[in-house]
Amino acid sequence: MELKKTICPLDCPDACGVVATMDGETIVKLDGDKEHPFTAGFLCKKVRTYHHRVQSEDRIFFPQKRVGKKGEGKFERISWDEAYQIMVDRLTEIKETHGGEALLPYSYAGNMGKVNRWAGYPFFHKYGASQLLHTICSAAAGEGWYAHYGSHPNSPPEKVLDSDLVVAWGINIKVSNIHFMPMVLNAKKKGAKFVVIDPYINSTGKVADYYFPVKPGGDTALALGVFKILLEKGALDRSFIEQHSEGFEELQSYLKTMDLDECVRKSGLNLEQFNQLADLFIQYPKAFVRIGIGLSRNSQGAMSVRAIACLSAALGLFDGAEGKGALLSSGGFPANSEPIKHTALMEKPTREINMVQLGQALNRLAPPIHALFVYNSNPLSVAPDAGEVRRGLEREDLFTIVHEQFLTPTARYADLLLPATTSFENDDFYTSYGHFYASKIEPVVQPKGEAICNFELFQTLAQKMGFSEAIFQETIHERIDKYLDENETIPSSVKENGVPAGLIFRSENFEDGGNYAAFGGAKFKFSVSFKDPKIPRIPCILDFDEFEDPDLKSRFPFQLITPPMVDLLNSTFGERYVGKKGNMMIHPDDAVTKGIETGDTVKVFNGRGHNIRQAQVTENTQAGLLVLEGIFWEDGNSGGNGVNDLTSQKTTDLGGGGTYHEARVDVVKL
Ligand SMILES: Nc1nc2c(c(=O)[nH]1)N[C@H]1C(S)=C(S)[C@@H](COP(=O)(O)OP(=O)(O)OC[C@H]3O[C@@H](n4cnc5c(=O)[nH]c(N)nc54)[C@H](O)[C@@H]3O)O[C@H]1N2
Ligand SMILES: Nc1nc2c(c(=O)[nH]1)N[C@H]1C(S)=C(S)[C@@H](COP(=O)(O)OP(=O)(O)OC[C@H]3O[C@@H](n4cnc5c(=O)[nH]c(N)nc54)[C@H](O)[C@@H]3O)O[C@H]1N2
Ligand SMILES: [Mo]
Repeated sequence: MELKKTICPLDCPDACGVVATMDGETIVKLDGDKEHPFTAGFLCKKVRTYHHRVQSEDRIFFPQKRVGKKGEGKFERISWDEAYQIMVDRLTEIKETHGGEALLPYSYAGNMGKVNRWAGYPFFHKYGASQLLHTICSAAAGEGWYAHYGSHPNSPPEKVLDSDLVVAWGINIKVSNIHFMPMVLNAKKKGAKFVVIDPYINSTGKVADYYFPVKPGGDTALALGVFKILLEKGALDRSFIEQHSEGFEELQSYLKTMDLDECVRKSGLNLEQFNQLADLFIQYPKAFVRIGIGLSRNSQGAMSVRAIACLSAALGLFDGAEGKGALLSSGGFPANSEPIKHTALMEKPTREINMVQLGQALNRLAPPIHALFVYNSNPLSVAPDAGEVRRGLEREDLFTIVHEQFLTPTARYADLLLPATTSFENDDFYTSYGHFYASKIEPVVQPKGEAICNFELFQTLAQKMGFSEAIFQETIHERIDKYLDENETIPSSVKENGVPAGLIFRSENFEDGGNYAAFGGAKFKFSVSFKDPKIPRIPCILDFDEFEDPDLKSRFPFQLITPPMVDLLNSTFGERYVGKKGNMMIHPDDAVTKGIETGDTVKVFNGRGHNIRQAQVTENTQAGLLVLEGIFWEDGNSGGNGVNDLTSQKTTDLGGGGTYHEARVDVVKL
């Protein structure tokens, strides 16, 4: 049987090489590409069966217009011609009446392909639409990290193979970065110690040598406390600090006066645990710190990342030596994205709207949004404070277009529902945020039904709107090639020969990744001047928003975190679990107080909304902390709500990110 290669399109650091076994036009099997150095021949459970999703009869096959009430999910088939006519008429009318900014595009990373992910940008810039700030995921962590570290690529994950100590800090490697795990286990086999720092014992925590049950948001206190101990013991890398950094004295002065008791209180860990972590760093200088984005999803989340970045630098983990490294998000292929985004098409800068505050934007913004164009995203499930998002989507005067593969909770609210291809039906180009490899792909199968890819949708719509710029006539191959031409980090050997589809190539940044000395004398900054003078120059311990609000604390006794579930990818694959409730982890002490037993149906609630779950009484979580894994779809038929009915539109300390792991809630048995 024929084998065809592609790349997994999902929003995951692993960006896997996938090999499809074909029976004619049908995919019968998917395997991990053995030739992809990071995938190394295996796929996660979700993607091993991704062809069932591609070939599912439940996909959206045709353009449709709404015939029922908003949210009811009743539609009638129309032709693409009619669909384009409706869009052209409504979008033209809205622009003439209210101006271009009345249109809000909403997209994120349903498909991580460079071209398809950003395909709407040229169209929306030309139209003059409001701009969506892409804050939902890594904005806080990224701003915190790069403020101190600069724009260098992080350490390649492969460095862990030579490490003696591996620290998973706020990342569930076995769930969200599963192809890194064999490397960690390899290091472990050679004697490396594995540390997990997380508020609950997730599946990665179960295989740790040392587990530190930090309080949510307690990482700044932990990192700085350990930093202080190492400073006092003279165990920092003085040569790195002197040669490759600036601003250390300022942080040092703070650490000297900082009270370790406060670190203990804020982190939830005792002094013994602080000393234990510090001793591990002393005993095993060849340390690799893998930092997750999870720990940044609270009102002091960027600060946590800043503290860990500074600790890693002071330990000399950025000196490029064997087995030493720190990785938040690989910057293997920094690129000029203008050939894809075409921001120059904007006549004037339009207003910016934070995507985690979609609820506010749809209900409370002046001048209002009159049209919402959703693609590559399922905002009703993934954006916080879903109750307010839902109220917005219910607005009769809001014209909502949704380009989707499946009838997601958001798609049920569409006025116009358009069929999207999966990446298996597309061309594209992929890099990764967890490793240093890239690849170009070609379609594995023909588009199903009348589905089209994001690129084709926006090119055709632009032409029908009469946008005459040449870029709206480009083919997808031309756009990929232009992007590659501009991308200076693509190895020259690859460029000279063109990039054939399926070729996997490594970033030239790989060799020096994470090594400061290799970057022309740039210095790590322990102290940073931000534009906003209220943002502290150095990492320091501050108070939280919702967690420490006295009123909320008295009414909603539990802290809530909402990390990913292994078989869902954000809300993608939600169609496989319709009608199923996710679990709620609760500590045995709290279960007694609340009269809850494993298997009970429970209602988790706060002032924003509720989510119905099934209780799992377990010591894997801490007393006072509820853990709801997974963004299951809300059930439009039964009125069941989603996990994000509980989360807040408040944003992180930097980057305007979502505070998904900082809500106060209570729970009752139903
Ligand atoms: N199976 C699966 N894989 C995924 C995803 C998925 O939904 N499912 N999502 C993908 C996406 S979009 C992303 S961005 C990545 C995210 O992956 P990660 O970077 O791993 O981030 P999260 O999964 O949000 O959280 C990781 C861990 O951080 C912990 N955590 C929460 N708050 C804190 C805190 O204050 N301190 C500390 N130390 N830990 C904390 C959580 O309990 C969780 O165990 O994963 C990707 N991979
Ligand atoms: N409570 C809570 N909420 C969270 C998080 C959390 O940890 N807890 N994590 C947050 C994070 S890190 C992220 S990144 C966001 C993710 O938010 P989203 O990027 O919205 O993620 P998905 O839920 O995967 O939805 C993607 C949708 O795009 C569709 N899609 C896939 N490919 C294509 C395509 O080629 N074209 C079109 N038109 N559509 C396509 C899929 O069918 C799917 O419905 O969620 C955030 N929400
Ligand atoms: Mo994400």
